[in-house]
Amino acid sequence: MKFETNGRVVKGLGGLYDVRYTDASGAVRYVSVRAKGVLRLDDERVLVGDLVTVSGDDAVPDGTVISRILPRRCALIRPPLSNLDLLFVVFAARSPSPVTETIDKMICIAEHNRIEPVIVITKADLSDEDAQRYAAIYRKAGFEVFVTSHTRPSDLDPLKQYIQSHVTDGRTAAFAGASGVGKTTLMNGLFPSLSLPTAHISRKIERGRHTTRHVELFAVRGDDPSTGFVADTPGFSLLDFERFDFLAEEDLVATFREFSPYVGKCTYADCSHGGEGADSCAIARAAEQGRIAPSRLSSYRSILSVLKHKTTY
Ligand SMILES: Nc1nc2c(ncn2[C@@H]2O[C@H](COP(=O)(O)OP(=O)(O)OP(=O)(O)O)[C@@H](O)[C@H]2O)c(=O)[nH]1
Ligand SMILES: [Mg+2]
Ligand SMILES: [Zn+2]
Repeated sequence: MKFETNGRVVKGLGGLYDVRYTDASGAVRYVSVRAKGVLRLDDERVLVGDLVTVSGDDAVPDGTVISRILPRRCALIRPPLSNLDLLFVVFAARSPSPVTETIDKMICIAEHNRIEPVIVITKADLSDEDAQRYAAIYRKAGFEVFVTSHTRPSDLDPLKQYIQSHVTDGRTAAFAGASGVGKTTLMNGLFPSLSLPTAHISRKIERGRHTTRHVELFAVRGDDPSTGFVADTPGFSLLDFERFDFLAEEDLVATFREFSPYVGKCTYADCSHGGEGADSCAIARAAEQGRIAPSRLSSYRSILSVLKHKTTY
């Protein structure tokens, strides 16, 4: 039978994609298909999260393929996902210790792609004090922050409610962060029926093994057509973030949302808020007065120097 429908790619493994679509009777269905030749090339590759057209003839073996990718709202390289609305930036209060610069880079990438960053701090059981200290930094910067621990399941209730109310109607969210911070554990706590496998931290090196190897979207409300989707993603190691040169230098400041009240208020119109002192730079002054967290300004400066370096070769 000839077949054509639009759907969403929820999984991609070994060139085979699972596409979720609604059939003529309104029922949710899944089909497992390959992409047509041109959509297998690197710069045209299908991403999880894509809205696609599946067409062909289901009477012919392998006759049904993804024939078209509908325009993307945004696409990320890491995690490899498109059309994200929310990015849960996950880090542990301890073990592994958070690296604020990495966290701020993730936030910057999300902001630049118009994806709402939401902060999730895990392993609060290992240090409530550290968890609250980081929570304060990101709340002050204007983000929604959730503090969790897998030892205290009720801690997850506010995050569950947030997902129920924000991740609806095809909206898509992903959990991203360094390996071993507890992203998969969190997904299992939020959606117990998933039972995803998690890593066990080696006591000797205190680092998680990479367990999650692929990106997959899960429907928050099962077969309800108005569901939203959440994705677990493979953790990255810090080195993965070394290349950070896609952003124009002048676009950086807008990705640090709490800087905005001070932009345009520096003594010199061309202030880059890089190394300028509090006497001339309004952002440096705000940091000195405790209105901007020092770690956020230092992340900004460090990313800025990477971007400046980029333009010199
Ligand atoms: N103490 C404590 N340990 C946790 C918590 N959440 C997760 N862990 C442990 O941290 C380790 C890593 O958890 P995972 O959920 O596999 O981490 P992940 O972020 O999915 O890691 P990757 O898939 O490699 O990216 C496991 O041993 C978990 O049991 C928590 O809230 N508290
Ligand atoms: Mg995982
Ligand atoms: Zn300035």
